[in-house]
Amino acid sequence: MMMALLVSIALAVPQVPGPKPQARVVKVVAERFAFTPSEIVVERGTTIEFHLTSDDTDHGFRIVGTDVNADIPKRRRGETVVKYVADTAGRFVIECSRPCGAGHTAMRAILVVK
Ligand SMILES: [Cu+2]
Repeated sequence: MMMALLVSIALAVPQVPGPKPQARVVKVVAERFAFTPSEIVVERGTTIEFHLTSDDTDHGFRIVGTDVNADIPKRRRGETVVKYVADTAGRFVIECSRPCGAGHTAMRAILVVK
C-alpha cells in the first residue's frame, strides 16, 4: 500500500533532466476576436506549455508553420494544454482555427522565438 503511494508520487513529479529548463507555462485567453496576450516572446529552445481557455465561445489555436492546432473549449468548459518546443527562431502567426464569428479571420497573435 505504502509502496504504491510512493510510486504514484514519484510519477507525478516532472522529470527535469540535467540543465534543461522546465516548460514555461503561458496562459492564453481567447475571446472574440483576440488572444491575450497577443504577443508571446521566448528564447529559442524553450519548451512552452500553453494553457488555453476561452472567455466566450469555442475557438482554435493554430501556430502557422507548425503542427500545433488545438481546440479551445467554450467558457467554463476547461482548458486545453498544448506543449510546443520552440526550436526554430522566427515570428510565428497564431490564428484562431475555428470559425467563431465576424472577426474570426482577424483573430491573431504572434509568437516570437529569439
Ligand atoms: Cu475563430
